[in-house]
Amino acid sequence: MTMSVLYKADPVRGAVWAERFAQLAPDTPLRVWPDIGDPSAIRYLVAWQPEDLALTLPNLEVVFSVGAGVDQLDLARIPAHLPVVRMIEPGIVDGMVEYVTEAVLAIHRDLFDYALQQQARVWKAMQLRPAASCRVGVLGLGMLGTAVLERLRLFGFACAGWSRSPREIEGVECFAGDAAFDAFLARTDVLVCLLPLTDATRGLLDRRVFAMLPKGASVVHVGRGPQLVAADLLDAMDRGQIHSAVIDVTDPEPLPVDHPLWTQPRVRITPHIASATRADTAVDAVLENLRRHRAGERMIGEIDRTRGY
Ligand code: NDP
Ligand code: OXD
Repeated sequence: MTMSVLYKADPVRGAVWAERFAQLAPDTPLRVWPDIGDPSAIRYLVAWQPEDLALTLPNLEVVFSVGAGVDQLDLARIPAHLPVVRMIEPGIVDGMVEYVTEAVLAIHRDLFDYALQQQARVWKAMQLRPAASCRVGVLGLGMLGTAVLERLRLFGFACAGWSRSPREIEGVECFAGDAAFDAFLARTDVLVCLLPLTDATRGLLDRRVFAMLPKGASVVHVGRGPQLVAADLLDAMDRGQIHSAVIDVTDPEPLPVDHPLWTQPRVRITPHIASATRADTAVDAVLENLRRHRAGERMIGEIDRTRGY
């Protein structure tokens, strides 16, 4: 019997997925929802929010998230015997490295202040500081946090990162666990959030965290909107404790038009575009995982349901 893959996410990207599957794996047809064909032939589901389908497809074997994050999934509604695999592919990494590098450089080179000066037609140079004097700290040392730090290190920034379990990354001061959190914050001038959204990270970026950072620190938020307490950030900015913020993820999304984040002059907002799955490399990643699954090997990106990421 044919074993097919069902794709249920952005239909334009779905067409690219179908074309690449047809080229690289002609024996594994990819169907784009809602054209599901025979439900019993579907063994693999690739989706952003797959719950309803995961419950109804009788022979489903694996659920793949189209994104790196899995917080959008209601894991309780995905049958326990189905492995859930998040997207690990180089396109997402490249996009995130570009976005965070640009944000950190913009902060380090005072571009928020120069934008305000430009509005006031002020021509006034600020002192150039060496990158080594700017201490960048990344929350989350996974696929994305590690890649971002490896690039920032090349500019000479003083790099550190924080994770749950101890990590070692060349040229990066690594902190682990709650006990090391405050020391990590105290040495961080630019805080980058690249944590998954879990019960432990929801609301993490709050007034206590902002108060622990050195006065005048900045924030780059690219994790998930509910990790940030926006009112606390705005308050910390009003008091000068936080100087500037680059925010790609908000709660809710889209950010309501009357939300005060829009009008804070040192906040830059983008609509959750820091990175995105790239269709060609994502198909390659899924095909490799199909091969592994059929060979009885562990797939790359299988999540730990109890940890939530
Ligand atoms: P990974 O799962 O590879 O890494 C997660 C990291 O966070 C790990 O180092 C983990 O620690 C750490 N972590 C998790 N929980 C805690 C905690 N409670 N305390 C301390 N550290 C913790 O994730 P990725 O790097 O692939 O992605 C990170 C997130 O980025 C995604 O979950 C998603 O929310 C976001 N994202 C945003 C995008 C955007 O466009 N804005 C695009 C793609 C992803 P440990 O190493 O010990 O497990
Ligand atoms: C992701 C995202 O998780 O785009 O991949 O946020």
